[in-house]
Amino acid sequence: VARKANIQGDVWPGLPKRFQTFLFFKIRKPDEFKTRLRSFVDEHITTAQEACDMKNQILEAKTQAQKHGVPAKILPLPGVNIAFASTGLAALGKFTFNEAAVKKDRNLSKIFKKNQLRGGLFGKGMYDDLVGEGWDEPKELRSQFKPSAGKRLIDGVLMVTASRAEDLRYKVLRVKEHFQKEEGSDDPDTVRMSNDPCLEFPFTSHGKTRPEKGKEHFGFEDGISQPLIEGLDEVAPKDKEPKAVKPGLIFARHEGDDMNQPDWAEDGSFLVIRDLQQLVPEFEKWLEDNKHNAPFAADSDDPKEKLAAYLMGRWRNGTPVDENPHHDKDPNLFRSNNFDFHPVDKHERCPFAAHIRKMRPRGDLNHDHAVIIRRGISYGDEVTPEEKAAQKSDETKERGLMFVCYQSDIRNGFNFLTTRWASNHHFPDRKANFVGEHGPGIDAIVGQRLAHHPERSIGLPDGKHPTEARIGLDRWVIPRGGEYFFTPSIKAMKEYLTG
Ligand code: N7H
Repeated sequence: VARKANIQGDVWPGLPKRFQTFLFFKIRKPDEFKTRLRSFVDEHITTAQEACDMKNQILEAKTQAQKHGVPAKILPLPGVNIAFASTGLAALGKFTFNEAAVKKDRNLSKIFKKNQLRGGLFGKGMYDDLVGEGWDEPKELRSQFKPSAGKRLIDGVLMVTASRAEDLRYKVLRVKEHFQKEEGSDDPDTVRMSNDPCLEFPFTSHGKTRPEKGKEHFGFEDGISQPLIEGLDEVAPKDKEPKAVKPGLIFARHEGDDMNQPDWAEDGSFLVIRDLQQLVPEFEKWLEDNKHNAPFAADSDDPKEKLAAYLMGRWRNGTPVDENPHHDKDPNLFRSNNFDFHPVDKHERCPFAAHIRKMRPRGDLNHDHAVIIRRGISYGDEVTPEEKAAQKSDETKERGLMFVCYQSDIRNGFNFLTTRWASNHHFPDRKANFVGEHGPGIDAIVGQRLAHHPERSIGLPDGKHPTEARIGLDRWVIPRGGEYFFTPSIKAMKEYLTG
């Protein structure tokens, strides 16, 4: 099968989305589910090829509109992808949690040894991984992401995306019907839903882009930098932009993937979904309260914005501080990705611990590591005037990011980024200028803290010395839980998983 027709479109090139519904599902009747999944793949799943076509249509519509000086009418079709947690694969008889039994039993061994997905964290799931290690606080997690009576509640997720809310609603209904309608009740106008469906949807989450287009809730332009993938992305990187990475950093069984996955996993990718609540008024208050504590920031025309830019590594309009640490007024730089943090033993321009430098260290590393593709979407409503005035989030108005990312290995991707880099005060390491015992500092956006870690702080350039000024940080992003999944290829679903 041609690769682009085999990959699910959210992994690459990404589904166009202004709205997204995450239908978390539980499999009740595996055999019937398999039958229905087989026809679902052809009828509903959006492949990489189809997603490319959708994106091209958008580009074409924009070009035409510009040419004729009229607003572009862009209405790409809704998109649908599906992914499975290890419990879901186990329900289909394609994954076992009991590797000891497999070793002892020759029959089981035949089934699982060859075909079991590798990657212990996928088997464990996000709760056992991150609560188990002490990173996530169970009291803060949403109920759907917490096991009940020792059982995980989510077997998989169907993700539906659209450009218009009404298209999304329509498509979500069709998707649910596919798995829940009575046998033979095929006309959408008179469809009857089964009392005993093969699939249940116990939890649903909704994402939507903000009215301020392209911006996430803290007000930063998002969705700028993604790794280019050899063999798929055809654009040439600019001189200081990271080079294209091996496809095996994202896709199973491609060059650069050392996991030795079974044949059926080829063109698949591990998916992480994580609900990250954002405390927006609190973030703004902290910036206001601290804008004069950051020495370099205090010299700027707009110290508050400079401090925000330092935490992220980009000004809120996307301008990289590495390319312009002084202001964000050059339109050529708004979404630029053409920088590499050189000279890497200095951080006068971009703090070592800025979010984007922690998450993609570029010149700080001499090899590609922990590379992920991000496909998240914001959720929740805008900050109200009352919240702004109180400088405090209203508990009934939660907002944040449904963080979504793909990688060929969760341990070397999402988990590594979160636990070894974002949450580690000493990364990036070997920064000789940092004589302070707490190193570059924690990622202000997503760094987490274990009980024995130092208090949250970041080192900022002080503008005069090679050393740094330190500033204490609050916590504005609360992890509310999530799950680890595998997004199989089209072929895997038609042949292996439904067999
Ligand atoms: Fe981050 N934000 O919107 O404020 N992130 N992120 N992220 N992030 C990036 O280049 C943000 C999170 C990465 O190649 C930008 O697209 C927020 C997690 C990576 O230069 C902005 C949250 C993880 C990059 C944000 C959040 C990452 C990146 C700059 C949580 C990984 C690309 C815009 C609420 C575990 C780095 C852009 C590169 C960029 C935001 C979470 C990773 C603005 C609000 C959990 C790899």
